[in-house]
Amino acid sequence: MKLAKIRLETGAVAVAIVDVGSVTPLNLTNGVETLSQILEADNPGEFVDALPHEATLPISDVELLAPIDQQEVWAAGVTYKRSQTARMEESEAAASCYDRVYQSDRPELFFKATPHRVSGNGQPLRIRADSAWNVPEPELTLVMNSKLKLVGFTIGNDMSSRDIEGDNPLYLPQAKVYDQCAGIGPWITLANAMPPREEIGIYLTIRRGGKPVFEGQTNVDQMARSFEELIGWLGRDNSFPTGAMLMTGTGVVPDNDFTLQPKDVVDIRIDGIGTLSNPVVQG
Ligand code: DO4
Ligand code: MG
Repeated sequence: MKLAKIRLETGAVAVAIVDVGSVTPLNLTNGVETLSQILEADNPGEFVDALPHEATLPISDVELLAPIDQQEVWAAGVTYKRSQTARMEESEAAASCYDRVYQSDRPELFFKATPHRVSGNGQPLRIRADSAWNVPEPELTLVMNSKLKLVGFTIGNDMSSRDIEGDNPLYLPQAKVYDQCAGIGPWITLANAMPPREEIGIYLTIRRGGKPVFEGQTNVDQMARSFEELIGWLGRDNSFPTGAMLMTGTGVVPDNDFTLQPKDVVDIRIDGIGTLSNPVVQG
């Protein structure tokens, strides 16, 4: 089952089941009002099945919102060999940091976004005004409830300013966290509806003036860490009363001469979920 957060033509916000080309809004009752509250159920799919459903609508009649409520968004870094190589190239002074973190037990985990910095499908993502080298990072994103149970998956775009992070690793929060820095969506696929890990491909296309200027892909089986390992480290002395999302790192990095431009469109497709598409704007 896929669950989306939508805005209806009336302006009302609802949670809906997504099917091919259609959405079925849910009639939320009994104190459960949000998508993240549904994800707290022992079995979110069964919980949704038992709710009253509204009439099914064409998906083109609604606006898809980022499928997030109050959750913090975190991210893992250097979980794919491709990311380790790219980081070492961009950061001459600190190359060994990235080599060591790829091999260490403790992963790189960083705070990525609060919900107001997140863009849903179709909403803009930003190039920082003070950066000249920017890329999208297509990342399978884990959706956890407040007990850090892995309840679903969505698509994340960990927008990154490579010149800022490459200049000094201590600048990482500025390279990663700013307004419109994170794409999340278009919806959440519940965990029991995802393909096995080795069958999850991640595909990135960047279009400029309608034509592809970069295409790349990877597979989640290239990731050096398990989902359970990343969640375990995230939860060490760290609580998430409304749940959390965790981007799991990028395995696709464009060549070093590539930078995003305003009006580019970034499409990230992940098997079992769908496609997250965002236009790029200049800060
Ligand atoms: O170490 C810097 C961040 C790396 C990252 O975001 C990634 O590998 O996806
Ligand atoms: Mg990343």
